[in-house]
Amino acid sequence: MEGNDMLNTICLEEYGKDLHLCSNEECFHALMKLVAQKGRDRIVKDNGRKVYYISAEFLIGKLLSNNLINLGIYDEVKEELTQAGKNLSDIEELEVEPSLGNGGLGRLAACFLDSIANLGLNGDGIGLNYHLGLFKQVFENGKQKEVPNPWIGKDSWLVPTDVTYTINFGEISVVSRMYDINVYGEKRTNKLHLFDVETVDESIVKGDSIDFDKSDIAKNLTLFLYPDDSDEQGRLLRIYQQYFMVSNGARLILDECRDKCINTGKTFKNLSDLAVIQINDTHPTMVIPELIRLLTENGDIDGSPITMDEAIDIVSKSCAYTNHTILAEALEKWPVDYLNRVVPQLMPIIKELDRRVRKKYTDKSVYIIDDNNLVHMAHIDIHYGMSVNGVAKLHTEILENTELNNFYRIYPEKFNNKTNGITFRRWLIHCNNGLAKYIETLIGSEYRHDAEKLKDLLKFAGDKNVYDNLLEIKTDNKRNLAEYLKQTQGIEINPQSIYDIQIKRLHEYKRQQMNALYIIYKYFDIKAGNIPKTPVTVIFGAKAAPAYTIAKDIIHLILTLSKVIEADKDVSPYLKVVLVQNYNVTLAEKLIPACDISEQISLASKEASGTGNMKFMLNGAVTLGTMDGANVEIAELVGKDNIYTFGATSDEVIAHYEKCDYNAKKLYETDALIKKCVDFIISDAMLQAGDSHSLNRLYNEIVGKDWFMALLDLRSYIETKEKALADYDDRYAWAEKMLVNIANAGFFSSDRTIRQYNEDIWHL
Ligand code: T68
Repeated sequence: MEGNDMLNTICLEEYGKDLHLCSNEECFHALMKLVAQKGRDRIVKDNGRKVYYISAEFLIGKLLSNNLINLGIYDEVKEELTQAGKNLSDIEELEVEPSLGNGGLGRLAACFLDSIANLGLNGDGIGLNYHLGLFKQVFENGKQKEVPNPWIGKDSWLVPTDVTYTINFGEISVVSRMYDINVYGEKRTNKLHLFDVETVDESIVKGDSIDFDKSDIAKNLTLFLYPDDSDEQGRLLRIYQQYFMVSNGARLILDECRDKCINTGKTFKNLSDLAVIQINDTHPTMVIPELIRLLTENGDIDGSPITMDEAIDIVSKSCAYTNHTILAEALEKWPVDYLNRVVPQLMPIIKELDRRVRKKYTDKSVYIIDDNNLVHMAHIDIHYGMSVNGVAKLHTEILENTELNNFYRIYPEKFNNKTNGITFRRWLIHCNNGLAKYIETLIGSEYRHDAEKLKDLLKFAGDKNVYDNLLEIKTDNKRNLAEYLKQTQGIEINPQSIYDIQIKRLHEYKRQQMNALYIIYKYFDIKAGNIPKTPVTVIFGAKAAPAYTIAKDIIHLILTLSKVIEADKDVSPYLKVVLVQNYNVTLAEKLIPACDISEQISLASKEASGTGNMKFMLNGAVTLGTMDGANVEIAELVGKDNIYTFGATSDEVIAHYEKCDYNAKKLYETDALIKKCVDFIISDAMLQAGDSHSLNRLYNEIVGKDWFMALLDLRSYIETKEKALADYDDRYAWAEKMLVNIANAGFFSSDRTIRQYNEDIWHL
């Protein structure tokens, strides 16, 4: 039979010995060869329309198992390895996770590439090859420290290509090179193109820090994702990065389209028949003026001129924009002066785009360049793109009715919703293979291709045998997580306890601080003698942006709380607080299958969608959340008995901001419970265990401002969480909630999301 010695054959060729004699490193290398061989015949070249997904981040995670799954050889390979006395997960441990993303936006891009390839669609990713990644988080004295995260080793999936361009900036030029990572799907192999600068120099980074000479662009351009932008040089560097990404991307796109034009007799005037460019948030926005520049300066494929009118029309029909946030501080606005310095060749085009807007509209709020000489990147996307989409129903409604209402009134036809999704191949079949296999015994394997089929699981509602099995799988996963955290981080957790998990970027709007205040409540409650029937482990995973002081103070709060509670023998058997170090995709794949309660507690209206919420649901966790982002759609799908919702609604929150009537101080002073919890932050116990400066600063922030209204929802959060924890003890009732959540998760497959992008926007 073909399958049984696929790997062995490669080991013999490569090392002249059988698989069972190879080291894990050799096995990993052989597996990479095997993947490349199997994926080769799925490379399809065609002259049709292709989507280019341009993004500053691609949080792709480790690739080995996923590639095996997508190539349909996972089970066979696992079996062959087992026969040879090898273990796939041990081999996987050798792979280093690429550090090319930060959070949801980057992970969404990765799920999308996976779905595009698996649906057999023609689409590549375009991004940057950051050598040292975002940063690696380490904890020292209860604080986050950032160190470089080098991830490109000798066995990397990156393949250098011979595509290079000279990229010109105002003051310097650099030479780029394109590196590719194959994206394997069941139906075709696509590419993630990562551009790099040939002169990059990792040695300019100072010691074990993320500090480097920000002025030396030729050396630093692709060192880090989101280099510190708290000073002017840092902000300029971000513009250098963004332009480098889109100029390379634009030239690659035009080169590929030129070939297709030659094959089909088309010209660049037909660009929108050949290419569609999905702009992931505003970081790649400059691709619009850059394409216009290239078309007007270089003309058509036969050298005939393309006018400004024509170029704008061509590009506007080819570009589409996805918005991922309504937070004002995240909507990019670059000073004209910065753009003039870094990319002077683009400024005349941006001014022309602005001039045309001003000619048509009197409403200043839709101008591209404002009175303070700031260029609003999102405005370029909206005026000069053909589609604007939000990432969950509620988010798109808020864009249309509030945040971008002035634009919605001009271009109602451009606005559309695409509720986010996740790839079930990574987030179920790979990370929770036990559950995936069990589901198959119940409803067959069709759900692997048609996620909506998970609904068939509802037939088993009330079946105690099925409930027992679901609970057992969950307990196995909890044990595996406990084992993994002990091995890798020296953290001990009790698999008999309830795992309550909040994993996401650290941000005040996501309200990790509110979860911490609940923990303080629970600490007092246990101290007062209310011993919970089942102990609780509250697990966090989060990186804070290096210059975001309050976020770092919240990390310190959590780590200090963890220490204080651990030391209190009255409480520690029943309540444990854990903050895992360097939360990433690899850790998420262990945490999510083990979770009982999924914390999705953002201030309503602020979380555009969330995608972790979908991963948890699919893996049988029950959501504790606000009516925000995609939680709203989860609640609709599972019904009120299978989710715990609480807190102010998005309308109420938006009204508070409009009226400026939220007063944290008043809530603190009038509600004794709230005061008691907040005061604990600066109690003697805490100040002795932690850093008083940081804890006091956070205390003052919460009492004096609390911009994301943690105190507003604290009471209803405590009540609702207490209810969820109590309900957990009725194991069959809980298992029913698990079943209903899994069964209704099908809608959140990114295959569905990508089909919708294709039907409504891309038309591939
Ligand atoms: C996230 N955005 C949204 N942004 O917060 C989340 N932004 O609700 C949504 O599910 C996800 O996008 C996918 O749509 C981000 O992750 C960033 O990381 C970011 C980074 C720099 C600047 C702006």
